[in-house]
Amino acid sequence: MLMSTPRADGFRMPAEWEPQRQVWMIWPERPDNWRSQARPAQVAFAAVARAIARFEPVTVGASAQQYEQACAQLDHPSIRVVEISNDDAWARDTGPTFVRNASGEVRGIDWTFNAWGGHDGGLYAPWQNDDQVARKVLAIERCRRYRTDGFVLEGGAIHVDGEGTLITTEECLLNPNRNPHLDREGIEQVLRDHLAVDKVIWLPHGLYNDETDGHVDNFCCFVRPGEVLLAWTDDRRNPNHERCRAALAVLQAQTDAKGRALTVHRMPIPGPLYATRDECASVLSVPGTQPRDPATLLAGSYVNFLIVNGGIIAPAFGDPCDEPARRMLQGLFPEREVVMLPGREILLGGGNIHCITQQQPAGHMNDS
Ligand code: KQY
Repeated sequence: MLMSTPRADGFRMPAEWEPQRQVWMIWPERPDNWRSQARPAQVAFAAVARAIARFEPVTVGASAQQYEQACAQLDHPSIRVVEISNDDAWARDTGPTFVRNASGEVRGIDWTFNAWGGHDGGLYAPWQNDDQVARKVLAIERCRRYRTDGFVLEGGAIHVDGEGTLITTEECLLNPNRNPHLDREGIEQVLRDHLAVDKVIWLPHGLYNDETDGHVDNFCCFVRPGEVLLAWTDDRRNPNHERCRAALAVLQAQTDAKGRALTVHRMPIPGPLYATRDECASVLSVPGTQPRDPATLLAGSYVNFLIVNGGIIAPAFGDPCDEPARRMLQGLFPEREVVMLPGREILLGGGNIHCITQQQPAGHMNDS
């Protein structure tokens, strides 16, 4: 474990579109989060892993109990299954954030994880296995590790352009259930020191009903330096209407770290999407975990996609917006193949494809 910071050591977080070595995932199994003993979610996760494996290697962490099941469903030459204890399956948030230096060495940041709010609105307890996922991933990869004891962050709470700009939401990062000891400036300083960013753009909110307190990765992302994709609705009755407008106003008023004005592309929000009564009933009800209710508007979003080497892996929802969303993504990433996969089962668990994946940039490990 390193006691310095990535920036001081010459490391920065690469943009997602930079070359990748592999993608990490965690195998789902919690019956109080995933319906029907997580069987439908496992099918959906396996489809995501196979789709990514067309472009680059995938490593999936599975608990000892689920190891055989995961191996059986993930049997593919480019997919490796390793045993990693976990509390749930959100590799974006429990995995490390990788950083790289100019000579190509890759290290990882092991943020403190508190299940999206700890005992003040968090989604489950305990979360100790999840808090150790990043450390185990970095050990498997022989990457050096920066640990931020006392600073809570999930990977889904940030996006970077790789050129010094970071976007996040106030709803999440200023929430007192993350880092109550730090104000906005203090939080920005940790982000600057660890990710080597110079400009933090704060959107007021994420998507309505996002269980994570509004992770940016379900709402807005960079598609290239100077250009962002924002979830959008023109429907005044949609509770996201004001959130989208507020985000647009911030994005249009800001420049990025290089002084560029941002181009904002508007991606339609699917739906409205709801879980069925049967889907809710087949999630085990356990005190302290997220209750499932068919009246709750789901936070479905096409922005929750993953960029891989040569591809875009995006969720579809069986919605009339699926095809326009696919065309829009293809237009934004003409040099990559857009692959859309059923995202509903992952959405029912509280996130989507970006939330269940963590890219590891290309590069080499420990230099010494
Ligand atoms: O979307 C995410 N990044 C995590 C969502 C966790 C939901 C647990 N029910």
